Amino acid sequence: MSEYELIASKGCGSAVIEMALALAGLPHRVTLIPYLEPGPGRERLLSHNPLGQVPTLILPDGTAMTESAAMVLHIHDVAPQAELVPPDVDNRAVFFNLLVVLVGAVYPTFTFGDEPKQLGLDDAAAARLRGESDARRMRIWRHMETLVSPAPYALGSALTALDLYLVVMTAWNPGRAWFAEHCPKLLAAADAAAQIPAVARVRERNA
Ligand SMILES: N[C@@H](CCC(=O)N[C@@H](CS)C(=O)NCC(=O)O)C(=O)O
Repeated sequence: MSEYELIASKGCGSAVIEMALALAGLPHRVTLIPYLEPGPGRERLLSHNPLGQVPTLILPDGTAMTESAAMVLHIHDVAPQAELVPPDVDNRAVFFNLLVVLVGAVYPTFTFGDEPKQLGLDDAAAARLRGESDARRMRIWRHMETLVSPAPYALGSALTALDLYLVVMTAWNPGRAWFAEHCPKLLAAADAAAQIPAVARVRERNA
């Protein structure tokens, strides 16, 4: 195998990595599976990633990566010219922090809050978990809003991987209208990134 294989699902965070691979110009194929549905696709996913999560990225040498932030950093190692990680130290400090906020603080609010019934909770507990997750997510977004200054991208004049997460995640709950009202800077960065043809193509495929 001389190309990357991205195990992905429509509408999921795997779109971030598909955008990153496209911008980096790395040969890849996308294997779309219904990640929560029992069957051969999920069985294969579980053989690489015990959490059964997408994105899961299989490297040309067969190594499996199961965390999107690690994939972003790897893609940057292989294709630094794409500058998915900013080159200057000051911007990198903000970049690293926000990258980990996105995957370590924001993403889990979807992972656990969106499908609380899967955790075996009764209706009342599921509603409570969902409410708490939604509130926590909005708190984090509002904080991130204070840390970016789109010009036009989240960290300035050059696109970074943060913008790719924003393209995908601003379409998720609480949705564009909420971002327009409470986090217009994050939404502006997402919209600027979505103008880039390679990003737009992946976004359309995932709509
Ligand atoms: N930390 C992971 C989170 C990935 C994640 O939660 N993906 C969702 C789909 S958008 C998923 O696979 N959820 C199923 C599950 O966690 O059981 C990453 O950033 O790659």
